[in-house]
Amino acid sequence: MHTADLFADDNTASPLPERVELGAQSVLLRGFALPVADGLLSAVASVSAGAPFRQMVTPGGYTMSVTLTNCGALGWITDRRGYRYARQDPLTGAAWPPMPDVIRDLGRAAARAAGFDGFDADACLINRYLPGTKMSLHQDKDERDMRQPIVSVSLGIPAIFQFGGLQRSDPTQRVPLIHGDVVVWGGVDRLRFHGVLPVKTAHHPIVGDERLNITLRMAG
Ligand code: MD3
Ligand code: FE
Repeated sequence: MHTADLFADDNTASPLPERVELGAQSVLLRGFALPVADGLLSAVASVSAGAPFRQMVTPGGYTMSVTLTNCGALGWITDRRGYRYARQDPLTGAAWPPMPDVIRDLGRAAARAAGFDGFDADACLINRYLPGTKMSLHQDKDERDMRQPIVSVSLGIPAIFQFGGLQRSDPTQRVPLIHGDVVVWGGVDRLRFHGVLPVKTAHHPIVGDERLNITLRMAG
């Protein structure tokens, strides 16, 4: 195929990933993860074999509805003492499983596609959403260098993502995210409030009746 065909109007045979600008420095790369989706699912299975999905408790004493695990040098955790990154899984005291290359490489490629060169994640949080599970509006501010973006990968059943502003009370936009979508959030959007509405019951032919979100960060 001629290169120009990739940019033709009728490119249904090999579509370029659609880019949706969500903010000045945030972009949704629709389907960006599809070519490696199976590899990502195997990677999640191998990570969760070593560090199982579990619920965690917020500093305020609420049990989060999502279950989560981590891979890479640092893992995001929460308990009554606070939110933080930790080198060890509190369940076992062991280091988190290493970050599979397929995850790390996808993060780098997505960040680059969004204009953030040199992204090399040291923290990978994997959230699992069963039907009814949600994530309340919050900011991500436990990372050391806020100049680094965050990359998030959606797999499985759809979810509606809420993207707000810098104040909790700011209006939110609702962004439907589906299997294979990747979002890169950075720069002026890095501290915007965000959340996930309760996930509706649905079935995904490969993943089953759940949503997985892989969030990549340079945390340390
Ligand atoms: C927007 N998880 O774990 S990351 C989280 O679907 C979290 O599980 C979401 O929010 C999920 O903290 C997806 C989406 C995200 C992450 C960081 C952001 C959106 C962001 C930072 C600024 C603005
Ligand atoms: Fe978040």
